[in-house]
Amino acid sequence: MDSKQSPRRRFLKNASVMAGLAVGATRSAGGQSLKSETSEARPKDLHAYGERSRFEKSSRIGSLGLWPPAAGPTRDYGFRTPLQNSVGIITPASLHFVLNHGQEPPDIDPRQHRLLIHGMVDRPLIFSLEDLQRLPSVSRLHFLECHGNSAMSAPNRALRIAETATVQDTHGLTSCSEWTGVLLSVLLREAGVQKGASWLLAEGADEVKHTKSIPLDKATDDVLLAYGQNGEALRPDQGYPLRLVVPGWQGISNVKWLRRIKLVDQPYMAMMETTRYPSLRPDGKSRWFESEHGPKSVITRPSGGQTLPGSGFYEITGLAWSGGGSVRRVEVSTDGGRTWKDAQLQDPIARKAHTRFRMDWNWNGTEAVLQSRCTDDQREVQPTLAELAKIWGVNMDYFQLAGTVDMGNFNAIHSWKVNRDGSIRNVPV
Ligand SMILES: Nc1nc2c(c(=O)[nH]1)N[C@H]1C(S)=C(S)[C@@H](COP(=O)(O)O)O[C@H]1N2
Ligand SMILES: [Mo]
Repeated sequence: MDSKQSPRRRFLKNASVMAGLAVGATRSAGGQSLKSETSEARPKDLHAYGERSRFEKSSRIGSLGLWPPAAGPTRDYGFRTPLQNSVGIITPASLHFVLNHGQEPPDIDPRQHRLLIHGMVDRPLIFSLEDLQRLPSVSRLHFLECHGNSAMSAPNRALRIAETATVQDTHGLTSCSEWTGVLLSVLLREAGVQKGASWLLAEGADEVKHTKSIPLDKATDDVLLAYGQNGEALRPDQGYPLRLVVPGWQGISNVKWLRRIKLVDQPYMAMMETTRYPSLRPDGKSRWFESEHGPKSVITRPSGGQTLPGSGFYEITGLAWSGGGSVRRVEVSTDGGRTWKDAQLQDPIARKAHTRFRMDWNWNGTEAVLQSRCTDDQREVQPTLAELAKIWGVNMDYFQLAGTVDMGNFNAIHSWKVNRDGSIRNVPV
């Protein structure tokens, strides 16, 4: 043991060793001496990188799905954000939802990482992280949402129709961060996009080489090469050291561990955008490249699984967002959509970001059905389930399809039922 350490420091060191449950278990099984153990375990400075209070337990949960869907060991497909405990609009990086298709994030040394831009460009370019961080940066609030969030299709279906589902179960595949990085348009100008190029192909450095086609007009509009999230480097699960942020578009476009961008003249129909992710219509046709999220909202408190201790005053609060722009209006109903009242929108209201809404409510102790409805600045209104069926050109039976049908970009109004005893239940569709 290092004799130069203060007694207090030594105490912390031993305390952290005791706290390490798994490590401790191996230790006693292996019967190693205390000396070699403590010299292996690095002392933990509790102030160097802060941790939350031990009384705070809010955490991500694995979603039901398995990847690969059919065979092999079962690994969590993704992890959901505990929206029921969220306050404000920023999701802490440690609670941001994760969708890695069951992979552990690659362990990338940022000094070794390179981004290649090639294909239909005048000057193919290679950037290191340091190169990118020399370029003009922007910081923007944007939500991400997996397009399977809150849909009734597998792997969400069982959760989605359970009366006991929480808002983490039904809507936990969306989160919102402040992303910092370089606009992709800056790099494309440097590389010189050739005439005839109309799409780009973005590729990640993960095992499955997640690849997505993105049309050039979106790429040069507001797409970000992000290296920062909420004031620090991206987390490995969010794409460390570099990811695409494609504001307002399906999560799948936001390629993590980004290593290659190729300018091309057509979409490439890569595996992830064809076999895995098309949304299937009843006529057997797929809806490819319907990428933008429509207006959507959900009440996060009170919400499924919570209990109101008695009648009286409560704040109804939740999140609203739209891939089309900013949230202009959120209405709340406490009677299952018969009457609506305008909720207050809290600042900041950013484009393609979660927006917090709130409303005062006096619960009189009778049954209530809580709903929220978002209108964006394109005047698009979040639909009821029946309206969504009309928009999609399907009948209501379509929503009962189980199995592998992927009905992405589901943005219908969500209902929470408040029972007389104060318990709150998900309303199955
Ligand atoms: N390289 C890579 N990028 C990826 C994925 C992936 O598996 N590999 N998953 C995509 C999907 S489907 C979603 S919804 C978002 C999720 O981003 P997050 O994990 O940071 O929440 O990342 C996208 N980018
Ligand atoms: Mo996704």
